[in-house]
Amino acid sequence: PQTVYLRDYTPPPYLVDHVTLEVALHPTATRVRSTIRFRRNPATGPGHPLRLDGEELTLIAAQVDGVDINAEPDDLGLSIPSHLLPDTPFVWEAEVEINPQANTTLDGLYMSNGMYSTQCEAEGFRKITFYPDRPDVMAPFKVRVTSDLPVMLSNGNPVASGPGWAEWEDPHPKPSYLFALVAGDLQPTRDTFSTMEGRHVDLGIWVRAGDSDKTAYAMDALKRSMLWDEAVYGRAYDLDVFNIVAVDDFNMGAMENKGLNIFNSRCVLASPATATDADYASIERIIAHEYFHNWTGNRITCRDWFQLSLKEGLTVFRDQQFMGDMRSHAVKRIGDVLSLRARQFREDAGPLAHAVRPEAYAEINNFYTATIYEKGAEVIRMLRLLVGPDAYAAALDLYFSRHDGQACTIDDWLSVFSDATGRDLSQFKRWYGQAGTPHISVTEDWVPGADAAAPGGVTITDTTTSNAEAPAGMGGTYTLTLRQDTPATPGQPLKEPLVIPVALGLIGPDGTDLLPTVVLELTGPEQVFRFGNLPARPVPSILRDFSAPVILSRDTTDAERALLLAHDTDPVTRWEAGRDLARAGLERMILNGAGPDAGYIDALGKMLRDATLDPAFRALTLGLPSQDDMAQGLFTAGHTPDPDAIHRATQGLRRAIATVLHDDLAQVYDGMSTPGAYDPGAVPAGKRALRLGALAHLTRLDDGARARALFTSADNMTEAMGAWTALLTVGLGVEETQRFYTRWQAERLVIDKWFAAQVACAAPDRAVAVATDLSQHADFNWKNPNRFRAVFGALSGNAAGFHQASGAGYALLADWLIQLDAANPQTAARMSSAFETWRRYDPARRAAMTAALERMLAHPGLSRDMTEMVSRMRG
Ligand code: HT7
Ligand code: ZN
Repeated sequence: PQTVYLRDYTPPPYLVDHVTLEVALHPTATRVRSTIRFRRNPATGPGHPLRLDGEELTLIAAQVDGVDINAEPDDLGLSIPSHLLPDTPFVWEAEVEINPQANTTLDGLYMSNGMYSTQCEAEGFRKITFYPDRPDVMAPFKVRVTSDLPVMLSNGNPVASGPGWAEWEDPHPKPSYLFALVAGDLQPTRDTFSTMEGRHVDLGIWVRAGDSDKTAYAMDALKRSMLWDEAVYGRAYDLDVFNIVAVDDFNMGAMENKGLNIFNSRCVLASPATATDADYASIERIIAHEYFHNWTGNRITCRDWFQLSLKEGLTVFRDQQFMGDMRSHAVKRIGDVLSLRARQFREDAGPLAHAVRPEAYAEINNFYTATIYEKGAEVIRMLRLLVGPDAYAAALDLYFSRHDGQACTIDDWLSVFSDATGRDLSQFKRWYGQAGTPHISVTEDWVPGADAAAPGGVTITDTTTSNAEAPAGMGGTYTLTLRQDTPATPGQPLKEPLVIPVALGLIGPDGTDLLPTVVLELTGPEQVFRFGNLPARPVPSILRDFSAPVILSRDTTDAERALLLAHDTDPVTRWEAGRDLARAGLERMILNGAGPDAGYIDALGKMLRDATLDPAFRALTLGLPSQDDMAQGLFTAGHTPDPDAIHRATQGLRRAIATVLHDDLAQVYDGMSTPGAYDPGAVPAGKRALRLGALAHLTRLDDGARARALFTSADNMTEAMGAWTALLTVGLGVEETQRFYTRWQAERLVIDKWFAAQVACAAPDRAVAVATDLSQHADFNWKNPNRFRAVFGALSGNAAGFHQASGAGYALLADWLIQLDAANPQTAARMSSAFETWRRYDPARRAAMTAALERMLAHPGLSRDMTEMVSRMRG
């Protein structure tokens, strides 16, 4: 496939002043008439042809200023030579025909379940009409839809409608990727919102008949998002309507089209009986994320797709802040750290590693990655930490006022920050260009003082910025040497030092705070920080609040970890200490055949019993590192991970926890019930998380008695799923699996869970067989991304099952990805990243994984999406 390079960017030679679309919907022969007012871009000079992107379009007719023109499209679009175009503004008119029913890619205009829907990001608009389909061409749109379906929606405000037609007008200039159109037999849930600027906004959530009882939570989340963006960022909504539509067949989570967000049903529909607490939280976050794009993405958009993180990193950071404000900051941050490590660190450590601002791509859809989204958000979080919250707020105000209505770059974003704060960000900028997760290693030194510490507290010296040998004062001196190093990534063998904010606190041997949080700035490859006037040797609490997306290594004793777990005032490093204890114990079990670590289990028991702690936080401390996480950690430390050994060790540790802490777990299970009507709020959800975490352990010892009882009595999906999966994980629950299906077979989102849980919880030697059987089930529809992901996403997530030594997991997934690719390349390519870890494993597994990659690559007609992904992974 052809590669697109950032360095080749040139501005568009023609700009668009206005677009009118007339869309006559028909399942197999939709007609789209476009009337586009173009003018030459004075910045690019004369002589350029007009290049319009267009794919899978049948051109019926084209005119320039009312005169027929003989345009001859190729596979990718058409070009009109400059000499055939006036120098003054002109009108391009074209009529094309498309076939939405035949479009299984779910990109462009497609039809599914009797409704029409669009997906235009990143390059889907070119499948609807000929257009300069690039984000730096922004224009107001007017749309007239005709169809025999009752509901016809598009961007902006409704203008007029009648039987069989509707007109919409969006006055805000927008790039084509934000265009949307929906038509179907949809039911609205309506509400209103008054903005701080006095605008009355009609809100609507449009769903299939039968789903209207599942929209209340999304509507509430939307109103809270609108209010929050006003209160925290000073951003008000700017149209008279805001519509959301739920679509069953959708490649990703949701799409922020101007005034008409389109959502995967899974990310918007919730009722207590059908959605889990995790689903509610995910809906809240995604509703907020798409809404926040109205300012960070839509009003200020990207100049080109290399700048994708400009909108995605910032919008993820904003949704993280929102969720922290709505729920618990600590619990949210720990959840974000877990997901960053599971997805982004994994990506950064393998053949798909790329920079937050990549320099080249073959298929842009392959770059909607954890690096662009989550690492992009971490970079902004670091920027905020370095400049401080007030300067961050001032910079954001400047960003909105300077760039409203523009298509911008990451350089523009950083210029705003240096202008607003006076700070030189040239070194910080490396975070955008350099791939890979930095490793920070820590060494320490302690010199006891001759005298007791003097009043006045700890003195701090950064020896790179000061020549002082040792800080003045009495007491002891603790020296911390930080070294940074980023491993090579594909195409980037050499790395330069980054600006890394390291938030640090010091804790005394008795658990008291010796130094409250300070932010050290690590800018060189190695830097020495001295802390003087200390009364005793401290234990450092490093990377508080996970202040930078790095891998920290320090020779720590289990006693120090236990001290931090018991006393650290920062919840993230406190949780991390427990995690490190668990990891160290598991590594000893895996590598040395050690038994479960009694010290860790003892520390866990203390957390379980500590009623002063938030139950949601306690639930997080109860969780063990995932098996994939363990494999990555072992590989980074120079070992070859054995998925079976990791699975056995994890099971062994769980059994030991259940046995030793049985009474505490039983007490938690009994004490954390949430009587009364189901409430998805963070507090009861935290109690349920802790209770279900305890249940998962207890189910190993009570032959499933508690889980069966809860499964039968549960009035909400969180507890029903928690009970059923607790049974499945220990090889029980056959009858419950059948009952679950019988009860929920009419609820497609619940049946996705039914498929997924059976594969996810299957024993390693059963996972492939379970996935194979389920792929034969009458309800398995491989063309529906949610259902496909339910089975095969769960298979690749079942580490020991997917990595069975026989290679059967790899072969099965490869077969299905080849099949899916022919219908839906985007989803197939996204799911192919299951193979990105092949270099971690032993020769036999490596050979089986690379054989699967080669088989996919050799498949005739493999899409551009898959070809790029598989070739990058193969290396
Ligand atoms: N900006 C959107 C990203 C996106 C997408 C969404 C649905 C289907 C295909 C898509 N391709 C790209 C979603 C977001 O980040 O908010
Ligand atoms: Zn987004």
